[in-house]
Amino acid sequence: MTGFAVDPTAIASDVAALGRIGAQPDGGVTRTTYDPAWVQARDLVRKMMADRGLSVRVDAVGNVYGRLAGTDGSRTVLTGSHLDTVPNGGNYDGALGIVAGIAALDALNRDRGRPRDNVEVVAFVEEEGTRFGADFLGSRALVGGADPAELHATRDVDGVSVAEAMRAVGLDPGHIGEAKRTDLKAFLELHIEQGPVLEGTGTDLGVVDAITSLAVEDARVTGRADHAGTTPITHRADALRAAARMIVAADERARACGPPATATVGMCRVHPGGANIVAERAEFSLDARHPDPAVLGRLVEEIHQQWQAIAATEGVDLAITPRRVTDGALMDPGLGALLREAAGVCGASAWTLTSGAGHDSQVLAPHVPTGMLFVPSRAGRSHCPEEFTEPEHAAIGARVLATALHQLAY
Ligand code: HGY
Ligand code: MN
Ligand code: MN
Repeated sequence: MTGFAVDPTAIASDVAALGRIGAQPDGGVTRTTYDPAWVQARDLVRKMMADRGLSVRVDAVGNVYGRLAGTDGSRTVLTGSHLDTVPNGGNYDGALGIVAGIAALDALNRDRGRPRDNVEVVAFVEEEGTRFGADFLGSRALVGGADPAELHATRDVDGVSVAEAMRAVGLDPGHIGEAKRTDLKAFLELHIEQGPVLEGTGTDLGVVDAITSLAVEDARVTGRADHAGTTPITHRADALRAAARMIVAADERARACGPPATATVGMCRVHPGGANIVAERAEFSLDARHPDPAVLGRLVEEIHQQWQAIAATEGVDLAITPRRVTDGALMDPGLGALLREAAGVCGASAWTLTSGAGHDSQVLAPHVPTGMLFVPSRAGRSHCPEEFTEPEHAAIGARVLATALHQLAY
């Protein structure tokens, strides 16, 4: 492998260090926006950046930036990924893009010195939306797409608003507009594939051509609490029975739509939640995806129609609250070519992939030329504690990233 020197052991050790913050007893990691684990991880990322000689700042929404200042500092080439995780997630989703970005800037600094344009690495807040459901908040703030009103309206399960949580970690929600940037020349995000293609084909890297569209919403089914033994099975308004039918219906609509459509209910809460009480209320999430926004729109509409029909036959009320529709995005073809060329320079094989996962890159892409690089995921596993990427694979990705950043900024 030729090109910039990146130490696989150092990458693995930095990923592991971040993974210890928010580590759960059963092996996963839960690091949600503005929580104590996020604060600790933010501080560790700041230290990692500063130790490599980068100048560090935290913006108005809590995104952490490390900068290698350019001789003509009017424009910035940015890399990085997100610092938050899903509940009980893995060590690599998001974190690897930050760690590999820091390693790439370090390699550039050591081998080539000061760039012409600024080169920066970012650790975004709230990509997953785990705590607030404010998916992509950090990258949306960067492009000026974070609505100040949502900071007060959006709350976590304990009723804490984004704005209150921001204040608790020293951020002023009134200043969120200051997170917007207009100096970006390009954004490159390194990320784990989260699927099995690269490993299965023995390919070093994926160059992403497009990212899926996704719709996320919350459903609340309200029935009637009753005694589990004395209320005849035919005389109930069982919220959980209705929700169960709705959950299966969503899955069936996605199957009928055909690959790569997906519909996932990954969260369900039941109230009051007693073994001997007919459920009064069931709340669940829906995550639906398709690369074509029109197909996604039709899929969500079909799911809603089925749910309404089920609610009517089950005698329950249904309330659907859309959280967000995030349009998919095409990655910049020029940056795709640059990443493939950089892979060639480094002696790495590359395959073109479409991302079924959402990424901050899709938020930036309409505003800034954006490219994504995937590294292999062991057994394709992600959003689970088993998530793993071989240190050497991660280092190949960081070398290719450094090579591409060099092309863009020197
Ligand atoms: O859910 C996603 O696709 C991403 O991991 N945020
Ligand atoms: Mn994720
Ligand atoms: Mn991710």
